[in-house]
Amino acid sequence: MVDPRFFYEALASRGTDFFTGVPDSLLKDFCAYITDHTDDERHIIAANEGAAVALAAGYHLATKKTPLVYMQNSGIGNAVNPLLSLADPDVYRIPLALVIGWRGQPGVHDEPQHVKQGKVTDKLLDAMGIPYVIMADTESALGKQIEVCYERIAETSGQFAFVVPKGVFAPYSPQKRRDIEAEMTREEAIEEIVAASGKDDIFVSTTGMASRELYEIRDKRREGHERDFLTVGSMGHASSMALSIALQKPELNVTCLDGDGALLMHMGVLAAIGARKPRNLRHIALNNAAHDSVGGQPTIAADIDLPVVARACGYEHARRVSAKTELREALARKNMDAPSFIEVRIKKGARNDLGRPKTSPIENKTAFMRHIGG
Ligand SMILES: Cc1ncc(C[n+]2csc(CCOP(=O)(O)OP(=O)(O)O)c2C)c(N)n1
Repeated sequence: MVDPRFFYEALASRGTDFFTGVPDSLLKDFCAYITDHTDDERHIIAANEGAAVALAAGYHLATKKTPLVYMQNSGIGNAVNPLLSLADPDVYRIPLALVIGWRGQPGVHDEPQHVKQGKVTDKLLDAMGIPYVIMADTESALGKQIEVCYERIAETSGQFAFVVPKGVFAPYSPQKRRDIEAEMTREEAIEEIVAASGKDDIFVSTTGMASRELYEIRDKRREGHERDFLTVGSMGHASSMALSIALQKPELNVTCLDGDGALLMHMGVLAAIGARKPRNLRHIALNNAAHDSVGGQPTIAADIDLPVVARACGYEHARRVSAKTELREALARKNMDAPSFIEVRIKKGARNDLGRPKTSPIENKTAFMRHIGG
């Protein structure tokens, strides 16, 4: 294993002192080390991976230095456009070190959405012409890879990627913790939301633990799973799907269970929902101010007024709740006549024994479509 400090200091000794990205569980120890050892001007947890590439490009323009962008391999898709049309050696030639968590590495057990991404990770980098190494798990071998990385970057002024398999980084306990004031956990909030929903109401839930918790809550209540579309991948896109379903099925009440990281990732969707105003859509942002599902790295969602943003985008009703009684009161508003938004402030964390859906994505889709008559 590699001490995150070794990697951080080796990069710093070559002048890389700016870090940006979207966190990943495989990189959580490295991300936590960056958070603890880098001031806010030089570490930005980005809204999405494309924004991270652009933030890094801006840093390079302002300083001539080689910044570092980290991401899960699921985020490559978000980054492709700025990598190819901004940073590429054939365009603006912006030197970048990339650190990419390799979920779904062939041969390593993982969830279906990761298995697909894992299979094509190297091919995507090849297609983009980005040289890469599979990150070594000893410091001596990694030291050599770092040399190769900076030599390649010096030759091409382009990018170089470290693809990081599971278990490369040694554990690091974060020192800086910022917790949000809240009464409920995410699971408790989802339980309240499900309990208050009508039997025909449908849910589109976001990536990460929220969908896993919703799945287990249905089991606990001895209900089927056909009312829930679990968006296991496609972080930030649950709300767009909910919008489209709500517009096509005006007779159904649609609830989008979103996360704050996911909402920030593609925040423009709020404006799309506000413009279309589906009266049967309720958008609930479960805000723990963290990317809880991949290690609890902070988001900026504790410092922005999400209900004000939602209202400015055109939602008719928008409020923030943090106590269970307030949530119950907000959910009691039935007969929805306009898109509504509820920000639920929740605590970080999940049960240690939280399981994963036992049905495949295709089974989930088929049952959901049959249920809504799609
Ligand atoms: C495009 C993309 N980038 C990164 C990830 C990795 N990832 C999965 S869940 C998650 C955190 C989601 O945070 P949030 O929406 O706030 O929900 P929470 O985990 O806090 O419930 C991240 C970063 C991903 N799946 N897809």
